[in-house]
Amino acid sequence: MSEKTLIPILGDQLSVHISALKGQKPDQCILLMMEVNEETAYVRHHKAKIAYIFSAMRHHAKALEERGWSVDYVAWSDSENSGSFSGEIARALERHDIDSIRITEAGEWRVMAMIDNWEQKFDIPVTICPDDRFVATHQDFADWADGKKQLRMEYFYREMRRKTGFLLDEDGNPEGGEWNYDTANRKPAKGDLAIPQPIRFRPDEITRDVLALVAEQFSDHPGSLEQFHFAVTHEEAMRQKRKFLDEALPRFGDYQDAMLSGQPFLWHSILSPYINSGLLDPLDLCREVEQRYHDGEVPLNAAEGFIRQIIGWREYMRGIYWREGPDYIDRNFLDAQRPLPDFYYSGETDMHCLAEAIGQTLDLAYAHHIQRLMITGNFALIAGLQPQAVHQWYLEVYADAYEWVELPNTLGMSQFADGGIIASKPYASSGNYINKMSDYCQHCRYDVKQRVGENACPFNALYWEFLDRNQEKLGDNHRLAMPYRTWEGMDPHTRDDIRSHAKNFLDQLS
Ligand code: FAD
Ligand code: DLZ
Ligand code: SF4
Repeated sequence: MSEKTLIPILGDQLSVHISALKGQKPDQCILLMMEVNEETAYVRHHKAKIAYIFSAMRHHAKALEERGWSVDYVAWSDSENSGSFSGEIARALERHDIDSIRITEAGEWRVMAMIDNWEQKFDIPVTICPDDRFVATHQDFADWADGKKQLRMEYFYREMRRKTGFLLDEDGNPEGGEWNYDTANRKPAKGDLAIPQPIRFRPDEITRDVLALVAEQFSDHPGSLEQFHFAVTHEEAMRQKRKFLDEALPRFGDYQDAMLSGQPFLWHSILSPYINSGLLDPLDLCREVEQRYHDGEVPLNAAEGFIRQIIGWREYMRGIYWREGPDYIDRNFLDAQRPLPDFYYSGETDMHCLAEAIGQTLDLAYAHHIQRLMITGNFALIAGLQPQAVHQWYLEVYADAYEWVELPNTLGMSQFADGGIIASKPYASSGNYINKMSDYCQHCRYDVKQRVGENACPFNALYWEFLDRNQEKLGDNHRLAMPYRTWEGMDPHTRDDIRSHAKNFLDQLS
């Protein structure tokens, strides 16, 4: 038997163009895919997230075989399954005559530490290929960040625009004269607008098997499988992408920050699980969005807004994750220590905004950005929830959640636990912002206009008490100068009432 290269394909590397396969010959390689307990258990992932990943992995194995690759697929219920990537590499090395391992770098520190150990552990050469699904290499980000006092996304984004050439005119200037059209993207939505709905894919036999497996094996994990709707192949993900480009993209910009009761998706793409696991290529998507703009099908604020999310925010978050190192996860700048209330796992709360955002999350493993940032994230921040518990929740409940993208978004952007590396001020707000951007308050038992009293919106007192509680750490942040002035301008009785209202509320949180 001739010697072969073993190429492990991880659950978020589901692209036939993944870098480890480049330049390799199918008859000289064994591809290894593994459903393992270590990956399903590092947090209690939402049931639909596990079902999505397993089904997409199983479909991807078939797609690779159709292209001539030999895939050794270790299913969850394989009686010999060791339960870990390293254990499965060891078993594969016994099954096949392998002389080297080749793998695309993993997306997180935990798995990279495992891979870095394989050469010594298995006494075999291991080649780790950079993940070329991103615009910026780790070195690119390090070079950009080097010597800068502040690592603001906006300036990194301009670099990425220059590097990719997206939405630049022939002189290299931004289309329309501005780099960023975010100020045009803050319209609240009305329920009477026709809102596009993503395709609900009918589970095929592979998906039905996986759904049964997950229902049986992961019954204690959060979330429901009843509304499982995901695309699980590249072709299905492409259909979803086209539907987004045709129907939602033109208004993506306008309503990017809007929220409406009973409308989980609005004009968002719902493509993040596919982009992050490899079914869709992020740069192809940006090219298509740019083309739609040049064809006059979508306005500039929509095209620029979307491209910024991918080559700006997404790339920037990855850069921060790898730059800040494996102990980024331990940061807790504001020393927030409160445990997560039970309603994050049940959706049962009389705060309508939270009930909506959490309810749809448990049903669909999806919430859009403003719900994550300004509802569940904002509440966690102003209530002083422990950032590591908040991080764990986000990593569990969203189908698109992988640590490299979830952690900086949660710990840094949303909880300010890194002390301002990502955000120049905490994303904290009272009920006023939620009322402006949604219809939630109209359906809530609380009164968004009141700060204290039985019917007062809890976000109001919590917001002021958050500023008060953290004045030592946040008081000199110039972007908070105005709210601190307002707080200090209130009479002492009012401030005491707010403090005690917030304290009573927090004491009652389980
Ligand atoms: P759209 O609104 O259609 O945006 C288009 C695409 O842009 C997304 O698919 C995504 O790939 C990218 N994008 C947009 N914003 C961001 C961002 N801040 N960071 C990275 N990519 C972005 N995104 C994840 O992919 N995984 C996560 O685990 C994750 N956790 C988050 C946690 C918190 C607390 C917050 C505030 C945001 C988080 N995000 C995460 C970013 C963002 O909320 C999701 O990417 C987005 O909601 C996915 O839905 P969509 O595909 O409909 O996005
Ligand atoms: C998230 C996840 C889950 C739930 N299960 C698996 C799995 O069984 N096998 C696998 O290869 N990948 C899985 N993943 C995705 C991995 O956690 C992800 O690929 C690594 O964290 C590397 O970033
Ligand atoms: Fe949320 Fe307060 Fe509005 Fe109720 S009134 S929906 S708790 S912001």
